[in-house]
Amino acid sequence: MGAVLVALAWACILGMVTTQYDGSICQSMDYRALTRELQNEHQCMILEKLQRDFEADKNSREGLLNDLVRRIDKLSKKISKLKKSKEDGKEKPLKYSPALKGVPLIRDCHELIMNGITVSGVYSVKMPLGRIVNVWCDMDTDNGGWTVIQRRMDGSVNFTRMWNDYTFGFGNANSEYWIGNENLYQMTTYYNYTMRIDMYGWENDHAYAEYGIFFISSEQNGFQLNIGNYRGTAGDSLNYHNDMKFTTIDKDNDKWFLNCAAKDGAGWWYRNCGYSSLNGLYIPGGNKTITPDGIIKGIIWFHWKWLYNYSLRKTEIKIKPSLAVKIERELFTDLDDTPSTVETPHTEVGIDDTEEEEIEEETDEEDFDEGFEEGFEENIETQGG
Ligand SMILES: [Ca+2]
Repeated sequence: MGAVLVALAWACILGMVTTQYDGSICQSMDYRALTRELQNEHQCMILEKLQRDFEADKNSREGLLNDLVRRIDKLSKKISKLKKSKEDGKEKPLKYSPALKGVPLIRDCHELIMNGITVSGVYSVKMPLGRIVNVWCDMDTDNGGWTVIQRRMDGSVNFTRMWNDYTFGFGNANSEYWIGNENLYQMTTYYNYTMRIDMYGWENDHAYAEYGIFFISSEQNGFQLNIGNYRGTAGDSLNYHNDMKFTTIDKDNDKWFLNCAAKDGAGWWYRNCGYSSLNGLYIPGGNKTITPDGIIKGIIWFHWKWLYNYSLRKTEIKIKPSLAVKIERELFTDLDDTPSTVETPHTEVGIDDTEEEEIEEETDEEDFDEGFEEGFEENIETQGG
């Protein structure tokens, strides 16, 4: 009798453990205690399964919700961080960053923005063949990441320069400068770039011209200009100059019977002579001077205002990898600008345009002058931040 009681007690304990383990109502002692008419094991198990499914579904929904909340929290933190860094940037504009700790030497300003640097300023970039050049990085215009290759803003730098100066660059990245045709050649040869020209008038007005294709040839080929795929608001005043070699006051590569660079006091891809001359003389107030023999001087982009006697207040020529521009265009819809439909007439005011144009077929050679490195070192010193 005693043994039977002990066995029954063990059975009860085991039953409770089982009930606690799987939480099954159908297996519980309470259910088993019901009369046969009330016990329907099959229905009970179906109900239990439904309950289990419901719990599992609830848990997975809760997990998803928690995950969403975490992501939203992370995003809002990121946004407030970005806002703060933008406000900080406005208060203290970064003028020069000689060494970017933790960031390797970058090839252009787009690579810099990819490394999380989003403040416009002067940075050092490394040319494909190893030169270090100080440039202004425009991190504000059109999603940022633009490497400025030319800037005019106050007339503080003399742009009436010889071939060598235009080859290796001159000026100051904080104010006015020309990056140098050799640097431009290397950059645009190694990577596909889009060029953008921002121009500002004296009435606080602004326009831009963009070329989806932009590269220049080697010095051996006169740093010949190659542009295409225009879009913008300023009109196309560079198409006429396409395929032209660079001309300076001491190297006449233009099609005019005299030297266009000497006429304008600048270096540019002149033809005969042309519709644009962004390295022309800086003229405060914007009224270009016209000498008695009809020579016009100034910073010119004819198709913006259709005026030959208007000299721009400020210009910036900048480049960015074409692939980056393309991807950004696909991500962000352009709302503010539409491609211009203005056609460029191929006539020039005041200058005879009768010469036949010769398209020269030359091959780009990727050889570089031995004296190149020396010239660059000097140039870096003169450019200093
Ligand atoms: Ca000439």
